[in-house]
Amino acid sequence: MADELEHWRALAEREVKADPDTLTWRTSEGIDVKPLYTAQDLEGNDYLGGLPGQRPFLRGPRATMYAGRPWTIRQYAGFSTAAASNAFYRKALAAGQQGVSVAFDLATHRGYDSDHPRVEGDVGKAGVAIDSVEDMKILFEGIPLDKVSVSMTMNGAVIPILASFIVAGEEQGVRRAQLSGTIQNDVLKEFMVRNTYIYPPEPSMRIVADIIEYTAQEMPKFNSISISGYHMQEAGATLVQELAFTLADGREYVRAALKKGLDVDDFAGRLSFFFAIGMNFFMEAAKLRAARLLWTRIMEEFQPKKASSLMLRTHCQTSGVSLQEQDPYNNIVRTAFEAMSAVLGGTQSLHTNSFDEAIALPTEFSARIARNTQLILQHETGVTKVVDPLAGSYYVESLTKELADAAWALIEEVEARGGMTKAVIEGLPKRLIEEAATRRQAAVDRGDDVIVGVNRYRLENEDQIDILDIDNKAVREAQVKRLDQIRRQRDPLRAETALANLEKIARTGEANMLAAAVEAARARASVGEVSDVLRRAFGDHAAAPRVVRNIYGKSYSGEPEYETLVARLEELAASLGGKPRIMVAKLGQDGHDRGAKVIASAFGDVGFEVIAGALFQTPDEAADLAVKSRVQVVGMSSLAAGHKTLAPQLVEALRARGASDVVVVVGGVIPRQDYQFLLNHGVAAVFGPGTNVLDAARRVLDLLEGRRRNT
Ligand code: MLC
Ligand code: 5AD
Repeated sequence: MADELEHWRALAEREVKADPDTLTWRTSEGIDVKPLYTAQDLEGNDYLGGLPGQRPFLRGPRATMYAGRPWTIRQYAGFSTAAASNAFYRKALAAGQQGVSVAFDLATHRGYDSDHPRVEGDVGKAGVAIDSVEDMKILFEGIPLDKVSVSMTMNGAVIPILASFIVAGEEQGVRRAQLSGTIQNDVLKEFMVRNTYIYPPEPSMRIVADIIEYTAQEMPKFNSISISGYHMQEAGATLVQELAFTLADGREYVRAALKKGLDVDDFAGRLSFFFAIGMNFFMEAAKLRAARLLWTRIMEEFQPKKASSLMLRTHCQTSGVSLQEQDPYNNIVRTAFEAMSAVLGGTQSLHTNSFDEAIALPTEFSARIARNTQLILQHETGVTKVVDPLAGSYYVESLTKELADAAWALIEEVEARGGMTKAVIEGLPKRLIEEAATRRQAAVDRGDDVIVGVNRYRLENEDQIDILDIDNKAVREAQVKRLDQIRRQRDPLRAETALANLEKIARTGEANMLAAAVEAARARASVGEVSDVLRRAFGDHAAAPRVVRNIYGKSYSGEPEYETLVARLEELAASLGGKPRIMVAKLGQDGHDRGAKVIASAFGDVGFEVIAGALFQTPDEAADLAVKSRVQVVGMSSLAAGHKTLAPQLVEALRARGASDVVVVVGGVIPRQDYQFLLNHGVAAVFGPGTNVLDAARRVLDLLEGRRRNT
């Protein structure tokens, strides 16, 4: 073997006219991927040789995996009203989907009823608006909750939503013990990346533990949590970070449940996971194998008796950020590869994204293609027939070990700092993820990382595709009407008593908050009312925005186009008597801040003075801050479809404060169909998905210089 390998090196050197080591690819994880793996790479790899269904479950949680039962095709969806989403689910189930997965709108996520003034731009936009049990009943009408398992992605307002679901089941004739499904209930990653938290970390962890306790005792078929790395990868995390922080979160939840006095075997089998699957095909499959191995290692510390307590079961979703606005049919191909990788890694449940991901919510057409991608995998490719087909691959086994070892080191680092709640409060994981996101943006902008149709092979003319547009005004009116009706028809004393009892329990911790909320939901207390009671007990969480520095600029240092831009900014700064000031604003309940953070960081490096606005501002609050900070530019970042309501309001709010000279630009997930609307409403420039950040900075500079010349 050694001789053969020497011979291979000689051949390789002749082929590439360089040392074959130069072909090694250092991934963003810092893993060196060599051009060739051989049996030698397996020497000393002590993770090899296990069997599926047996610890440490590296090869899969079930003995027969898809040969016995394929993964669940579970497409995440929700938009507009409960009735519209219900119709969508029923059609999807009839067309081959196997489980339901509810996407709630951001108002619901953050515990506001649809009539709350803060959520005007958000109702029904990024998901379905649910204000009460009545909406929940409409959402599942005709869907038998004792047969179809339902995932609900809910973290902030998890208590009223799960309570309303339980009562909707009850009133559909399905006892809670028969309900099967999953509630996301993973609040730690909300503080790190997803941002739909409501309360501060510590009471939020109490909520998580109460839900684990209640489901363990009352809902044996229900998965109490979906511990998610998905959003970390979406926010820019490397696969090692995603793996490590997710499993470290899981360990923290186990500890929180044990602190309640639960026996580990009573709840561990119903903890579930959720990972993203991006474009690094083999590494993503290896990640799932490594995740199962490490979870078993973590759980063994708690000495469970049941094998199921050691077993990592996971949902996966193909990567949203890997999909592009440009040449969008390419996204079908990307998603198919990612789906295949998830399946080779052994996922239990899968969502495949739609090709219009970077532009809007799925249409019926794009959703059909996304679903069929999985049906074709299940029925036509033969991949379901053999368990863990990548096992024994020199490369994949090596990757599995490297990922597992690197993630374990990071898990231990978190542990040394006192665990994940503490690390999250101190901000370490968030910072590492934001640094990785900024590095990735620089690599794409520089063209080091190729994205077909975006920074290479770009089309000159793009055809517009049909997209889903939601009239959120109509949704809001319908919701407000139903809320009024509920408030008129319910027994006010019963609702008030239930809410007061919940508040007492939240303050004292003397009973289970979910159990109390179920009674409040029966009494027709709304999602907003239940959330407000908990707000009174716990307070609201407000995160201080921080911006990472010197990552974007460093990767460009010395490059002429970058230095030219820096020099232009210095010139402008000299004439202004200080750096030009830009405020990066997030309005409404849209907490997707990867883009805003990367822009803030890169603009800071090129020479802007950046003011990072807090999350969840109203247009008036943002305008106040802009005026107070004396900015010349406001850059509004929108990823949750609220731009047509919120951008004109921001322009108007600035005008009302005598600040109409402030340049307003908008960036994010903005369909081309909406550009003219925004420009007509006082927006100076729109930066859609796939914008090169240096181009955006140049454009903003042009606008500022133009304005300066005109005054
Ligand atoms: C499975 N089963 C088998 C088998 N394989 N039985 C015999 N032989 C086999 N080979 C059994 C299982 O034990 C189980 O029964 C039943 O079949 C269902 O299988 P499962 O593997 O548990 O699948 P499922 O029910 O789909 O559950 C998957 C899960 C769950 C455990 C990962 O948590 C889940 O569905 N998660 C989905 C989460 C989700 O959709 N999230 C969306 C997030 S979107 P039993 O009796 O043992 O249960 C998001 C975006 C955003 O977050 O930010 O907004
Ligand atoms: N319907 C369908 N998919 C959605 N996603 C988010 N909201 C919805 C929705 N309402 C998907 C997108 C996004 C990821 C977080 O979930 O793919 O990137």
